[in-house]
Amino acid sequence: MALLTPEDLEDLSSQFEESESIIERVTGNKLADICKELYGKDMGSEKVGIIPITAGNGIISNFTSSLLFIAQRLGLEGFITQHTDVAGYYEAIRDGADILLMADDHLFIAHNLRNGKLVTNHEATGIIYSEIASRFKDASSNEILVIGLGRVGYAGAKHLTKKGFNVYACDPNRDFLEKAVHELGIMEYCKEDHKKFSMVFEATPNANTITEGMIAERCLVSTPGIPCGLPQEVGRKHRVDLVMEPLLIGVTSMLYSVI
Ligand code: 2YG
Ligand code: MG
Repeated sequence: MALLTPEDLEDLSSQFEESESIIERVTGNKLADICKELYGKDMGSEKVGIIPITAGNGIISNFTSSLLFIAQRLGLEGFITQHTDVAGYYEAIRDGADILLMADDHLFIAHNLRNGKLVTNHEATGIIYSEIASRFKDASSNEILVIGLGRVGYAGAKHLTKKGFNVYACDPNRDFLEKAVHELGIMEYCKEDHKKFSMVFEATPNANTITEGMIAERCLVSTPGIPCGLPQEVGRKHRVDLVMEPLLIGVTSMLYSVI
């Protein structure tokens, strides 16, 4: 799984604010309102404990400070524990955290100690980015393209099929594709069909996965993927709207899903 770098998290607040304004322009809804509708509840007065984890590749500078930024921006009280790992876990609970946020190289989770709810970043990210794509105001049909059927892509494809969208998908990994076709009933996207989409949810760790042949006159690309799947020249030439942000849209979805 692609690990974030400190560079990815530079100017995160302005990246996030810019994404929020694009989301509102292309869907007509604010990100927070989309999450309230998606998860059916609003933020309360939960206290968020953020625990730095040194396992694997270790601490990513400004990762936990970014999480604190988004918790406070959502109006929640938050703190980063002085200690890391288990000592940090103990400290967070001792100091009254209701929700714990922590990530190693394999999983990034939110755990609500009050109601027992537990969510992973890849599920919450897949759900919110596919939801944003599905709300494109200028969509020309209810057909939507999912590129990448790994953990994030699969979670989004599942969410979209549940919402009744006609989901087409592609992934170079045949096993991933057959699993999603079999379990979710989605359709394989074949470029020979020359089908064009006004809504694209891209969830790959690769660049330039989107080609001109895929996109309709008006198109929204929603992607948490780093590097960006939309080639700049294609985006400019076809005036594609792009919702792309490395962390905080997914974390917003995580926090709303466990309250
Ligand atoms: O506590 C720390 O600083 C580190 N243990 C955090 C490690 C996070 C590793 N995971 C990732 O970089 C991404 N999977 C996070 C989610 C990115 C979503 N676009
Ligand atoms: Mg990508």
